Amino acid sequence: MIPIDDSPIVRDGKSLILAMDHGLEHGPVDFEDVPEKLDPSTVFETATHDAVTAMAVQKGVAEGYYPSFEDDVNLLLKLNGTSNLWMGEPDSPVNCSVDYAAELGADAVGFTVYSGSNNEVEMYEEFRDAQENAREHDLPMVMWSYPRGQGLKNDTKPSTISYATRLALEIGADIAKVKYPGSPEAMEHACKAAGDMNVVMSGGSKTSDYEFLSTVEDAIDAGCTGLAVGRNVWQREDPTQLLDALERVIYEEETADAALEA
Ligand code: FBP
Repeated sequence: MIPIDDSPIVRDGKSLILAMDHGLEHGPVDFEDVPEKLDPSTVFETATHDAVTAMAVQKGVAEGYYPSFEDDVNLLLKLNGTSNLWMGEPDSPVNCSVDYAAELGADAVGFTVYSGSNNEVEMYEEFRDAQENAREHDLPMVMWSYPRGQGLKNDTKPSTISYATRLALEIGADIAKVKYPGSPEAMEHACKAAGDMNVVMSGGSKTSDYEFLSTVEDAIDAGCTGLAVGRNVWQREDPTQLLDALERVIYEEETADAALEA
């Protein structure tokens, strides 16, 4: 872990990462209800909101669309990713080098690790190479820390999520992105397990404004330093309205009720 408070992807110690790598991870199905969002420019436009500290995308999308937004959006380049067509044990092939991410103008890099998968050994070795290379470029490493595999029946149980944050600290992440473990107490323990490393909550599938903001409020109260979210923002008809509310909950530490009333 390196100090990242001065990184552009951190604002007042917090981060709101807008993720849009779903076209690879899930396929175009995630855009069915919002077909206009198939055009990556529309989501980059959303990421120009002040609340968003970085946009997480894959290499091809960065190559094609980031140049038009580089003055207004910070880039978090995902270095690996897998399609939903893969039927084997969880794995996430590396498709971009840190050097190339830096060339594309990345402010940070992102890497998925499925601890517990039969592919853990190779994934840890690939993470090591990326993490050490990221240090050479002074790029924070955001780890999608997702324990997953045939031995893990429930990937959001409290002990799994606190293991996910702790192992991210141990292997050199700067921010761990983890799923919500179901209660504020469990999230608090997961944040404590990470020591001084930043922990952000993963968004998940779309829920109501209130439900989503309340979970974010709980996560911030529990010690999370923000959010890495995709569908809950860009699948909405008016993402800006939700980002206004998220700005209040994350940076001003207001309640979900207060943020929605504003
Ligand atoms: P969401 O907020 O839409 O869940 O996006 C966060 C994210 O980590 C994306 O970066 C990624 O595409 C997706 O979730 C992967 O989720 P899963 O592996 O659970 O299908």
